[in-house]
Amino acid sequence: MNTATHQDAAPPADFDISHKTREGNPGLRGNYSRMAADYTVAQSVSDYTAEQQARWLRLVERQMALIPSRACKEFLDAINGLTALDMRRGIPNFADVNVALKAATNWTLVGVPGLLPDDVFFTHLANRRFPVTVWLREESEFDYIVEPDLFHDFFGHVPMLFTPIYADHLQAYGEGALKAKRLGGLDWLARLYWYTIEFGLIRESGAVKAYGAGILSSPKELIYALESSAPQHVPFDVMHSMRTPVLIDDVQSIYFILESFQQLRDDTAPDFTPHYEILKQES
Ligand code: HBI
Ligand code: FE
Repeated sequence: MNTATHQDAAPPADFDISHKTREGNPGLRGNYSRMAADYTVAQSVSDYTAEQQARWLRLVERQMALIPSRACKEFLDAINGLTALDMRRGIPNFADVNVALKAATNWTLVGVPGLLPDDVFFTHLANRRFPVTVWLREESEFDYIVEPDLFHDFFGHVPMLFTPIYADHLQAYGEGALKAKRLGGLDWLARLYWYTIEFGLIRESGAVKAYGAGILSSPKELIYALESSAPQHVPFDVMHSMRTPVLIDDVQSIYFILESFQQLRDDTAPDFTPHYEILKQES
């Protein structure tokens, strides 16, 4: 592979959110004072205010209007076929959703105060627990928010967890990330997550659709990723994604397109130890 075109092969500092975790930043939003050892918190649906419920509905309505022609089939099937995912009924109660989710793929949602340290986040994924932030963005953040909030985590991530092959992949990713951490490869594996789980596109009967949560939960990026000719659209490739720095506070300049979720599963099945060795050599 010609690596000369990849200017930035150095271990990336671009996706280090450690400064945003509780240890690094006591000012991190979200209430970390009442969490359990695994950083989970109880979700108390009755605690959301009428204003928050109304804002949630507006976020849901805006996004629901955009997704029919743009989200992948798996996402639409989940969101349209399951009462537990009818987000127009109000802020979802995780306990109710968990009954349906457990039956579908044996995953469980857990409430969290916000961003988690890497190892805590990955340990949840490796155990088929998906951390969902319990707080909702403020009105001033209606159009754009950098940190994950309840709307991003729930609307963007949860419907995809009902697809078995995707759900299995995400558990394997959690295991792979814990291993990558030991091998010094986490910065690269985090880019793979970014370009798939967060900003991934997939080809479906010839048309390109979104499955990444960062795209599906953002009106601006959903249209930009699929309809603008500005960003690059390239076939999904593990090494290419690992060599590509991410933009955390703007729309992406490149999107990777899967041919199927089976491809995601197959291409990420190998042991990445040799990949990390190559990437270390390049840096
Ligand atoms: N914590 N709550 C939460 N949500 C995330 O998406 C998240 C996190 N901690 C770490 C993290 N993501 C990243 O390290 C991975 O996405 C690579
Ligand atoms: Fe996310």
